[in-house]
Amino acid sequence: MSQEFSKIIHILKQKKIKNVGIFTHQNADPDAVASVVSLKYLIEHLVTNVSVKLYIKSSNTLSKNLFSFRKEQICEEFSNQDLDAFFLCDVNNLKQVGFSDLESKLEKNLPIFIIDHHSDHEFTNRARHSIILPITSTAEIMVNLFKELKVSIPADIATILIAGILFDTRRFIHLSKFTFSIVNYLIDTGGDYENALSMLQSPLSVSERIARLKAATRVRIYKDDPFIIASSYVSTFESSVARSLIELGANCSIVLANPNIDEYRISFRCTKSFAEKNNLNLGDISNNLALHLGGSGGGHQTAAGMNISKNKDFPEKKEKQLELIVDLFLKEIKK
Ligand SMILES: [Mn+2]
Repeated sequence: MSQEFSKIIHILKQKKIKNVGIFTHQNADPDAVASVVSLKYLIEHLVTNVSVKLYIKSSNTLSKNLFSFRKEQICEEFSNQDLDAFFLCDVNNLKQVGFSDLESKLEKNLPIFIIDHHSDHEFTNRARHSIILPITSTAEIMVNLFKELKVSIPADIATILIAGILFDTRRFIHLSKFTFSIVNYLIDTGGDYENALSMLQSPLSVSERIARLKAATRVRIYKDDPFIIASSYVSTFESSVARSLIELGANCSIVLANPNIDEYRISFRCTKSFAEKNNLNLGDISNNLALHLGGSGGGHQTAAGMNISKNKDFPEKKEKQLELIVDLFLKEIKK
């Protein structure tokens, strides 16, 4: 893994690259934040005279706790074209980065590097080098890079990396082979476990709770013996709503959000046993559905998202839109 990263560093040095941009997915979660912050530190540590900028379209509430602990300058807009290289981190395609027309704003031959743990996407073929491992968090990939390259991790970065791992493993419900030893290592290097935990504790906002409750009144239930699939719609907070439907008892949930007139976001969640028994990966399914509906999608085995923009084939009414998506979803899982 670090060999691949050393090749990246070699390119940055050899081409005397001055301006590096690191991008992650929109609505960046703690794993995304911990990964980009640690990647920036690692590049600056290994390459002299380089300027590394973090481009993050939007961050979730918990991520803001990480940023108030470790201050970083964030670019929420992307307009200039003066990058010499760019990284995708905790994301593996341009659409999920969320900046409009990013593709056209990037110079053609710009070296692209990807460090990620999501299920594969065709865009990864465009990368000059990529480190993509199907493990529980990108933060764990980052820690391994530091370890293998023998670069010590500053205590504050170790703390946010713990927060990133806690978030993506859902506090150790999902685990990779080395998750515990990696967290142990982070604590040994000065990471503060309690502080990391407290960064992830944020009471739900009133609007998030209202979204969950409204969604609950609009739930449609599909029985696919022995499983229960629940669908609903909201204007926003779709991933929180999708999680809450699983907590209510669904094996799988599909939630449509329509934050503005021509944008649709769909969140998918399922239990581990639903994914295993149906031999499916929600990340692949949402990618396939997005190709079908004209959008972008991706994620993991039990959690995924999809963005589509309004098109003429998409029904007008929310209920119909949702029915169409559920229909395609059910066909996809029966494949
Ligand atoms: Mn992640």
